[in-house]
Amino acid sequence: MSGKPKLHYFNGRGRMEPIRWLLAAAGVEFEESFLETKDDLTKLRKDGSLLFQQLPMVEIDGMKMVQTRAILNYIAAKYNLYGKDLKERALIDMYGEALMDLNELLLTHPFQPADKKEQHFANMIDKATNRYFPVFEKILKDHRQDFLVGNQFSKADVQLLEILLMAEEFKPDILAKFPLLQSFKARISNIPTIKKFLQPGSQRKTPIQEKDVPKVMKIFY
Ligand code: GSN
Repeated sequence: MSGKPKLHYFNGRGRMEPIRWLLAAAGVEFEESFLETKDDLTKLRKDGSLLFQQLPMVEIDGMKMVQTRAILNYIAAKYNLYGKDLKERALIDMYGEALMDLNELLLTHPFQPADKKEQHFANMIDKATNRYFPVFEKILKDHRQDFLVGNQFSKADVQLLEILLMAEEFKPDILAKFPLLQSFKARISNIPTIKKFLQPGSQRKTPIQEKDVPKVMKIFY
């Protein structure tokens, strides 16, 4: 056994992408096993690998972990990306959960039916611009530190950067009114492990293409 974590998911972003980001940020090498068909999922379900019959699943430290947030929290705690005390951890969790809520809107957008897409897009941009980004801009403005929590790199910074870049893919000028988020983006993107992950050829995934939506739907439904 290589000892590297092994990620089981389809070959796309979805719910696995924040896990890929966090491992990469921690400088941890990982392997990936990509599901191509419903049979691949059935096989994992039948052999008892999926506690709740769902993906993502990550083999790590002898466990078959499921539930995206549990996996993220384990990696954050293991690699010291989870603050230095309980209160910092509480903040990291609050920021992280908000970012997961926003992430849910972004990652489900390509899967919306044609007649709901426009409304979904408007809601997604509204929530990013008027609910979530102003909060993170204010946090950075109030403490004037490089990182969101405790002046130390954490899971929350990784999650925020991932979302900022994803939101820009949907609307390139979405950060126009958020100067501190712009400088945060530049700063965190320059951390060596992250810089490497952002380069072509890394295990970072590209946005899902319209043509791949049915293929992914067929695996899960
Ligand atoms: O965060 C989590 O890991 C869980 N609370 C949700 C996991 C989930 O919904 N997984 C989907 C595929 S990943 N994309 O959404 C899944 O396995 N769906 C099939 C099913 O039977 O629920």
